[in-house]
Amino acid sequence: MAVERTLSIIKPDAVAKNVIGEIYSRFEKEGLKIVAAKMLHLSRAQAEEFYAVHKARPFFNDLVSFMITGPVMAQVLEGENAIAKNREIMGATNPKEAAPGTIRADFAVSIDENAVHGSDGPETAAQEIAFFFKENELCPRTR
Ligand code: RTP
Ligand code: MG
Repeated sequence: MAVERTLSIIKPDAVAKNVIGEIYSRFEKEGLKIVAAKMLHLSRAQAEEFYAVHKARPFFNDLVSFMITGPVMAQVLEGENAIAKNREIMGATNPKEAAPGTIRADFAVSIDENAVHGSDGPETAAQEIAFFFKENELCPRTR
């Protein structure tokens, strides 16, 4: 299996709940390494650009409005099969359907406020990482 990188976001609801550390701990326990991280409060234009793929969906405006209600924590996770592994740790989009022990089962309240984002494939991962981080802000692990 290949070492991959994926973009993870701790959304405003989970930042507000003060569970950044608990979520990071789940990544680390599953062997995902944090190779870049930053907290930022997205502007509406930034949130619209990030979620442009969902522009035509009925939930687009609510999603954008929610994503700018407070700061988010963005991080790049690196590891074997990181894209799928992160989505497994996150759980299903709707927390009611998320497997027990996943981040969304434990911290999300609704499909709208669902605690975390994770890239869904190699191409979106590359695009989403570049959206938040310059190449020199990524810190490959040498040990
Ligand atoms: P994400 O992109 O945030 O990692 O989540 P995902 O792949 O599991 O879900 P996706 O289909 O990409 O949807 C992006 C985000 O939009 C919100 N959503 N709301 N009300 C709804 O039916 C609905 N569906 C999606 C969620 O916040 C979801 O994470
Ligand atoms: Mg998605």
